[in-house]
Amino acid sequence: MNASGRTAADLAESLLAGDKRALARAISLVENDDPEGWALVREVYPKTGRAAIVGFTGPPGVGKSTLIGALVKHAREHDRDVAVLSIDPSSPFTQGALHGDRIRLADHFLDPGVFIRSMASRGSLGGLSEATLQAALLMDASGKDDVFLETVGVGQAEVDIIDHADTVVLVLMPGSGDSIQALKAGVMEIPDVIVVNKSDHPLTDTMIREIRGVLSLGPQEGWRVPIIRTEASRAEGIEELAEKIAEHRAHIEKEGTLVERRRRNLMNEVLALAAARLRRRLEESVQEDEEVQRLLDEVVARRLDPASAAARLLEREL
Ligand SMILES: Nc1nc2c(ncn2[C@@H]2O[C@H](COP(=O)(O)OP(=O)(O)OP(=O)(O)O)[C@@H](O)[C@H]2O)c(=O)[nH]1
Ligand SMILES: [Mg+2]
Repeated sequence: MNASGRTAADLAESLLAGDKRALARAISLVENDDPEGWALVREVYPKTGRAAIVGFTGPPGVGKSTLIGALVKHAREHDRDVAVLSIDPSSPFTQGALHGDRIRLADHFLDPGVFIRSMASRGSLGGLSEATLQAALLMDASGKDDVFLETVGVGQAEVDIIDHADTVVLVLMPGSGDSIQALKAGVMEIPDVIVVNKSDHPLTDTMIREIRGVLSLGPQEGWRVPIIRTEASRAEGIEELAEKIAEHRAHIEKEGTLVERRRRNLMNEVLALAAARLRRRLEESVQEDEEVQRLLDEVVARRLDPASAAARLLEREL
C-alpha cells in the first residue's frame, strides 16, 4: 500500500471514530475538489444515513445562525452530537462572530461534540451542491446525531442542499412579506416547520396570521406545518422548536416518507452529478474536438440546426 493509501485509510478510520480534526480535513478535501475527498466519501458512504439532517433557510438576517446556536446548546444538553454546515453565510460562524449575543457559538468551538463549518457557495471550482452534500455526508459519517444546514435565500433554481434535509425549517421574522409572497406563489416549497423569529417585534401576530392564511391554501392532510414563535437571541421558543423538529422526524419515519424523501433527493443528486459531469465533458469536447468544431461550423453556416447538432453531440458522448 502506498503512502497516500495509508493516509486515506487512516483518515477514514479517524473520521468514522468521530475525530473532529479528521472531519475538518475531510471536508477541506471535498471543498478543494481533491480526488482523495471523493474516495473518502465513497469509503464512508455506507455508514451515512443515521444523522437527522435539518435544513434552515430564510431571508438574510432573520436569525438563522442565532437559532441554530440555541438549538446546538439544546442538543448538547440532551447529549446529542451536532454538526453545523453554514452555506454562503454573510455573517459566518467564526469564533466570536456572534460576540455579545447571549448564545455564544464560540463556546461550542471547544466542545468535541460540536462541529461547525462554513462554506462559500460560489467557489472558483463550481459544483456547490456537490461539495456541500459531500460535506454533509462526511458529518453524518462521523457519527453526528444532528446535522444542521443553513442556507440563505428563497427558492433558488439550482439544486439546493436544503433538498437533502429530512426536515426543512423556514425561518422568517415579522415583516418578511416577500417570503410570504414566495410561498403563496409556489416559488418556494412549503417547509415542514415555520419559525417566526424576533417575536419581540410588535408585528409578530400579523405575520403569523398571514402565514396561516397561506398554509390554509395548501394540503390539509398529513403533516400540519407548525408555526413557532422564537426569540433566538434569548433562547425563547427553542424547546418547542426542538420538539416540533423531533415530532416531524418521527412523523416521516412512521409514514415512510423519510425513506421516500431520501430516495427522491438522492435520485436528484445522482442526476445532478451526472448532468454536471456530462456538461463538463461536452464543454471539453467543444473546446478540443475538431469533429465538434466542424459540427459547429455547420450550424454557423446554417446547414445544420442547433437541435440536430445537439442530438449528434449527445450521441457521440453517450
Ligand atoms: N431582536 C432580536 N434580534 C435577534 C433575534 N435573533 C437574532 N437576532 C439578531 O439578528 C441579527 C442577525 O442574526 P443571525 O443569526 O446572524 O441571522 P441569519 O439569518 O443567520 O443571517 P444571515 O446568515 O446573514 O442570513 C443578529 O444581530 C442577531 O443578534 C431575536 O429573536 N430578536
Ligand atoms: Mg447566518
